Amino acid sequence: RMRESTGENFGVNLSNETGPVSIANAKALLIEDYGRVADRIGRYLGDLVQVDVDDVESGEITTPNLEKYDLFIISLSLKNVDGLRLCSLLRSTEKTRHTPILVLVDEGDDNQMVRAMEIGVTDYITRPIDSNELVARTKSQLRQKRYAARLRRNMKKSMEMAMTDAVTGLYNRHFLSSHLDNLMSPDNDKRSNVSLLMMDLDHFKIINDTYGHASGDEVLHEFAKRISNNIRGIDLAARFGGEEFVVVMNETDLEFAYFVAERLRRSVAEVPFEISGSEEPINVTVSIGIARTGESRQSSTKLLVAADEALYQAKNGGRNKVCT
Ligand code: GH3
Ligand code: MG
Ligand code: MG
Ligand code: MG
Repeated sequence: RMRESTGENFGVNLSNETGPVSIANAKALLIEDYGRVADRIGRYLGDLVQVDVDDVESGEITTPNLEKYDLFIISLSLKNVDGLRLCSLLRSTEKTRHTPILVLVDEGDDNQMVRAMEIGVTDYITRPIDSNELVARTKSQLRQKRYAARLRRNMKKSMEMAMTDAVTGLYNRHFLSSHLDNLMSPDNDKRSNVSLLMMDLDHFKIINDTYGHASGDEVLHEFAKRISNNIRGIDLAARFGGEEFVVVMNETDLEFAYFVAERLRRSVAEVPFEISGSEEPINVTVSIGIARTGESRQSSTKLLVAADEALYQAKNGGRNKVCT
């Protein structure tokens, strides 16, 4: 789950959806067992929305894929079924939880209308049905549904943007810090067995100077991909700074962390990077420092400092190296 938002974000449009919402191609499911009323409603709404009808003959809604509907219109005077029970079922089912429900209430039956509202029905129309009112309320429900869905999408995107790095698609430093703090909590009895890889691309300044900053960004993106390809789903990869990256490996001893780091180092050094801004593939190497929490480093800072010291050794030892 952790790596879902890593990887392929390069160049993706990250901006929120704005402007008026569209109610084009909307679908409504009408639950009505009186055929003539169903036909009439279908005609009233025909220009606005595709109306499917379920006459709940069997006593249940038998229409498949209820999640594809933007609106349910439900009669509360069905012969074999309690319409309110259907409403409450749709409200408590995950895939229809957010779909608006418009109920058709008998004239003068305020009690029915109040109970419907308590269940979470979003709007109602009193019989005899007025076509203008039906169209207006349907339009309003569809618009609100599409708008609420867009808010949820935008919110999700904002949350993703707040925790990821746009160039590489990896988690950002901010998210890394809170992840490490969570791991170092005294409540985590596995916190003495966390390994951390601190990585820094070698002579990255030369790559920038030779091929340009945009190519440098592409190298960073490709490097992020190679990290993702070499770690497990449970590991967390983050961009720590410019050309510095971190991998956090929970419940991992030094031996396995070293194995992963060495495999990653080789996968970088042995396969030159194909970059759109450069004819020839670019040779890239990385230096990696590893630290494990153990008994003495059970804080994010201590772990990061120890990994950074190991990285310094790798640099000093000639680069393209893994040190612990
Ligand atoms: P060393 O092997 O000692 O790490 O050498 P280095 O050249 O990699 O180290 P140095 O820290 O001197 O240079 C890092 C360079 O990374 C300098 C900076 O311009 C570049 N850089 C930092 N962030 C970005 C970025 O987001 N995109 C690109 N293209 N370059 C970046
Ligand atoms: Mg029938
Ligand atoms: Mg650096
Ligand atoms: Mg560097």
